[in-house]
Amino acid sequence: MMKPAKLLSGFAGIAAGLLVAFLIFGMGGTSDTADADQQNKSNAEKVYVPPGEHDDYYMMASGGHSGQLFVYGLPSMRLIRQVPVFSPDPATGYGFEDESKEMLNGYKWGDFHHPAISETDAEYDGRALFATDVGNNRAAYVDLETFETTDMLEIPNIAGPHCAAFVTPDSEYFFLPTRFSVPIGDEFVGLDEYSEKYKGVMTAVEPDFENEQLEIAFQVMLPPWSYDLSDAGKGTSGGWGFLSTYNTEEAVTNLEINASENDRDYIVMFNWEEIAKEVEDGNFEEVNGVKMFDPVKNPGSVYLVPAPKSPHGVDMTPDGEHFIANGKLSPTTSMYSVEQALEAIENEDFQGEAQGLPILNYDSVIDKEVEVGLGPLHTQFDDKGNAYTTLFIDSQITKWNLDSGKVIDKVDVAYSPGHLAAVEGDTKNPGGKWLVSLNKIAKDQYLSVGPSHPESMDLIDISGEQMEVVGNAPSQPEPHYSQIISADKIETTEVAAKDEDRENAVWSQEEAHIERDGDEVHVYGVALRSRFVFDAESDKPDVVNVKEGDTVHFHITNIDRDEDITHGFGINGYNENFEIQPGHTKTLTVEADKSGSFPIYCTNFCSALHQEMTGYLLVEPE
Ligand code: RUQ
Ligand code: CUA
Repeated sequence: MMKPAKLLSGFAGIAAGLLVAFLIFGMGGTSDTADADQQNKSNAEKVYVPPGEHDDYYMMASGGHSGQLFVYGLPSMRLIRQVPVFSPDPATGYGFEDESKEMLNGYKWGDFHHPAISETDAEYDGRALFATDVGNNRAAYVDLETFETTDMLEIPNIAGPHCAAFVTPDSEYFFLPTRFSVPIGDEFVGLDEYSEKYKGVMTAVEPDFENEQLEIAFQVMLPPWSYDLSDAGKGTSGGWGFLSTYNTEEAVTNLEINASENDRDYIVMFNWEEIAKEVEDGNFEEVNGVKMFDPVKNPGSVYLVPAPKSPHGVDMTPDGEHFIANGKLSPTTSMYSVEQALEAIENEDFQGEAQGLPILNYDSVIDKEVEVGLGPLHTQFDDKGNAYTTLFIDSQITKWNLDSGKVIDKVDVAYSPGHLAAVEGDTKNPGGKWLVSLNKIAKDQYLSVGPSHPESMDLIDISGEQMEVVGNAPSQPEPHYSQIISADKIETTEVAAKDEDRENAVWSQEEAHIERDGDEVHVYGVALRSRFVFDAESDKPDVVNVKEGDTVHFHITNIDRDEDITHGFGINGYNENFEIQPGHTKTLTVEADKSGSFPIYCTNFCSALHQEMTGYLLVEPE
């Protein structure tokens, strides 16, 4: 047994030790916390945008299966606007009033994966944004002066334009290669004929900036593989496009296993300039009204480059001299030389063919393989010759140097990043300031709202040697991809010009009137603070009388031509609402199939007497 004296000295020894430990480590701990506090403070300063001041950048984020576009400001990460594109939106009346209803053509949803801002000389020009819908095979034109969807195309012969949209350096076209292969011409063909009869068709869409419209230029018939992300060449690679593929196994079932058998799939290189010329010369077949180009029958414009197992993203370097393929099932990223690829094409340096298309010799085209980490998906660039690759499995971003192929830094993000977006990251001049990691999983990052968690975004400062996560925000479903454009490139219209000749518009209260033609009723009305005028002659100018069975067309012009004075138009009990921006005219067609007295009211708070901005739709029974 220990003697009391010894016991005491034992305690004294421990106490002295603790004191020393406290002096060494305890003080250190305090200063660590102070350092972290200081760091948080300086990070907060970097992203703080004071009230009334504006962000430096717009981040245009695709909204996945919500079908919409989400506009964030950077560096604050504030959600500024949801722009309806492929799905109806009751707040704005998109898909309710006649014009957008016709554009949506009955579709209830869309799956918007990759936005593409229009480009001039390989730089974002801020004119338009192109959207594509994996769910229902559509392409849309979003005007960046008004942030409104102005045109929509339904594209035949395709299924799931996932790789899209990617735009050529001068916005000649944007391309929509597909994730799914289907029989050409929409006919029924059993899966036993998959390899011969199914095709993965890529569509070239031509934007018309003058009329803010889209047109299908041509389609290219590709093998029955899945196409997964693409990029357009620029500079040395100008005139070319690059698509990644998986399921070159041509599996029709159980893809998880069956499409992961081959060690290599391909990057498809296609010369769109050449194909456009061929199509012009008549080398196409017409399928469902579209010019279909077959690169097997007309060789010389489509080539295959072997790529690591099931590649996901393929990204062009800013100088257009290399393309980078990320093999989602391999720990490496492959960087290929465009010059070497063009040389291999010239010398017919092929290692075989697949589905009638020549395969370039891998060793002749590869520049380097970079060990970035696990689950590389997408790559972006800065202004100093570095690349940034997302690692889905490692939940990290790797920074590596394009010249040396050396990994410089890795940073943790929360969690499982899919895409990442750098400032002006797809252009020939990336900005190099911010990078946003678009994470698929948020887990514990925010206050819980039950089993459904939001997705998340990390804001990363990439201006220094080391990356630094300085902000994080939840994001709307689902951030597949974003492009970040300098705010000074966007010039918006605040109030629509007064157009006296505009169809169905009346510009004064006195002109408001109602016309009847059998059971068709046209209301030419105005909205202004704080009343509706439908019929100037009537002693109840805000009341519309119709009969059950009539079709009522409300043509309403917002004659308040002041910034941000929007009027709404909701019909209580009739399941209708839309809004009219200052200076706009919108038409809502209502089938008056239900008799009764239905209040009409302004749904957008517009003045102190907004509550008084009402009227009636009176539907007399038959
Ligand atoms: S994909 S997470 Cu739809 Cu853009 Cu790569
Ligand atoms: Cu107009 Cu409220």
